[in-house]
Amino acid sequence: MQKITTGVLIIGSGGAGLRTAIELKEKGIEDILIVGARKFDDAHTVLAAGGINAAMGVMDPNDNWQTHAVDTFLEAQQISNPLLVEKLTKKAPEAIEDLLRFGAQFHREDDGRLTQRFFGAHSYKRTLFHGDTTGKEIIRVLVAQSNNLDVDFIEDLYIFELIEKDGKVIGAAGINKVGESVYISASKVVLATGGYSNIYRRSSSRNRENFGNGIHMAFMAGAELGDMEMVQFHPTGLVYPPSAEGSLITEAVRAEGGLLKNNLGERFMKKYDPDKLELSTRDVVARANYQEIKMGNGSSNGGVYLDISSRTEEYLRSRLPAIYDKVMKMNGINLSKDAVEVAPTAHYSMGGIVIDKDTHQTSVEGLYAVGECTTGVHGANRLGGNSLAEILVFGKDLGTHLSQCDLSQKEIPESLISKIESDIENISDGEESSNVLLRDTRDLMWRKVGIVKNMPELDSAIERLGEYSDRIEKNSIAIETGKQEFIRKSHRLNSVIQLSLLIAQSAKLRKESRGSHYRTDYPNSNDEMRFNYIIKKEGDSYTTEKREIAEPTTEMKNALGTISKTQNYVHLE
Ligand code: FUM
Repeated sequence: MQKITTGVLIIGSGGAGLRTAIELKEKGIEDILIVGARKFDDAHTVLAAGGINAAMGVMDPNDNWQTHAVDTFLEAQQISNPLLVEKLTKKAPEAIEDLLRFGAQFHREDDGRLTQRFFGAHSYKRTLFHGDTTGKEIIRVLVAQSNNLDVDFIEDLYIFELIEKDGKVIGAAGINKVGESVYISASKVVLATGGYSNIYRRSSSRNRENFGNGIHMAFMAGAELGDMEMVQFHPTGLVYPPSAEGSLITEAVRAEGGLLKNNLGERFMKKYDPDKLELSTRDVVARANYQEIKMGNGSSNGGVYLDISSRTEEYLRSRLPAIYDKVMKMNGINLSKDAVEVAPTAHYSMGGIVIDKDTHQTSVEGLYAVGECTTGVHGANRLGGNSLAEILVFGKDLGTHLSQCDLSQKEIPESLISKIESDIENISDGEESSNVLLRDTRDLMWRKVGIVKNMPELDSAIERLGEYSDRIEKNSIAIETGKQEFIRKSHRLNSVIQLSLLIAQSAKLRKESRGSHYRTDYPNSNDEMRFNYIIKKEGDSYTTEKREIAEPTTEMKNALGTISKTQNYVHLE
C-alpha cells in the first residue's frame, strides 16, 4: 500500500486536468499531483479532432464573444448557464494565446494569419485547428508545459473512491498497475475525469474511457448532478469495420465541404434544415441521419453516405490528414474519390456534476470539477469545438481560484484506510461476468435511452437496469483476471449501471424534446420545462429538483437580445 499527501489532487490527465495544474504552477503553487488512468500523454483529449473555438475575428472580423455566446446558448436550447457561457466565450481567445505561448501550431493562411473554419451552427468562421488532430496538438503542448514546470504525476492509476470526513472530501483511493492500493490525502480534490458517452454501445470513445466513473464517485460523495439525460450523438461515426464502429469522422469533413446523401443520391439535409444543411446543429443532423436509415434510405452497411469527393487528395491531406488515412486504412476508401458510410454515435455528455460558476466547487466541500464531467455550459447540446475551449478556459480559471485557497493538508484517518483495505481483502468471487453485463447495459442504453426515447422504452430500460443492479448485489461479479483488474472492472460496471439509471430517470422527467433529448411522445420543446434537472443522492435513493436557469448579466442579456428561436424539430417515430 502507498500513502501520498498533496495540496491539490487532480484526477484526470486530459486537457482540463493539465491546464488546471499548469495554472497552479504558474501561480507558484508547488504541491500538486495529477493522476491518470492511462499514460500521461494519452488521455481522451487526444481524440478531439476538428478544432477549438475562439471568437478571434481573424477570418470574419465581425465575430466577437457576444455572437459566440449567442450561438452557444442557442445550441444549448437555452438551458445552459449564461454566466458560464459568458465566461467561456470572453476568455476563449486568451486560451488560444496561452496555447501559442506553450508552442501550439495551428493551421495558418499563406499570409501567416491563423485559419478559422466554419463548424456546425456557428454564425462565423471561428474554429481554429491543427489538421484534424487538434486535441493531440493541445495535449502535446500541455504535457510539455507541465514537464517544464515539473508537475508531479502518476500514470496508470485508477481511482475508485473519494474519501470523505465530516462531509468534506479529503482524498481518494486508487489502485495502481501492479495492484497496490494507493491513498492520496489532499486539501482539494479536482475531478477532471471526462464524460459518460461510452455508456452507449456505439460511441466515439475508446475502450476503457468515458464511462462516467468520476461523475458517479461525485454522486456517491453527495454532489449534485444536472441534466443527465443530455447526451450528444455526433452525426458521423464509422459504421464498419466492427472494431471501429462509432469512431469519429470529424465534423470538419462537413465543414470542408462534405455532403450527406442517402441511397437515392439525395442530399437529404435539404429536407431537415434547408438553411444550414450539413452544418445544422449536431442533434438535427444526427436525427436526420437516423431518420434516413430508419426509413430504408440508408447505405448497405446501415449508414448514410458522407461525400467529400469534390476535394482533391492534396486538399484533404492538408486539412483532414488523419481522417483521410483512417478511412483509407479502415474502409479501403479514398475520400477524394468515394463516399464513406457513417451513422450517429454517442459523443459527448452535456450532463454531469454541478459546479459553482466562480470557484468550480461541487456541492461537496473540498471537491471541484472541470471539463466534460461537469454540466452547465452546454445545456441541451454542445457546439462542435466548444469542449476544447471549455477545458482550457475553465482549467485556467479553476487553477487561479485554487491558487488563492488554503491548501494545508489533512491526513486520511487510518480508520478510513483500514475500512477500504478490509473491503478489498474481503472481495469474494461471484457469478456474473462484468464484460457481459457491461455489453448488455451499453446495448440497452443504445436501444432504449438513445437518440430517440419514449416513456414505454424508458420504463423498460429502468426495469432491466434495476435487474442488472440486483444481480450484481446478489450474485457478485466473477474475479476473472486478478484483483486489480477486478476492482477496475467492477467499479466501472457499477458506475455504468447506476449512471444509466440516472440518465433514464432524468429522461423520463423531461417530458419534452430539447436539443439532443428527443422524445417521440413529447416531440416539441415546452417553455415550462426550461429548467435544469438536478439529481442528488439521498440515503440509498436520490432526490430530483427542477432548478431555474441562472439570470444572465446585463452585458450577456444585451448580447442575447430577444432570442425567440426555438428548435424546429423534424418529428420522428
Ligand atoms: O467532429 C469533431 O471534430 C468534433 C468536435 C467536437 O466535438 O468538438
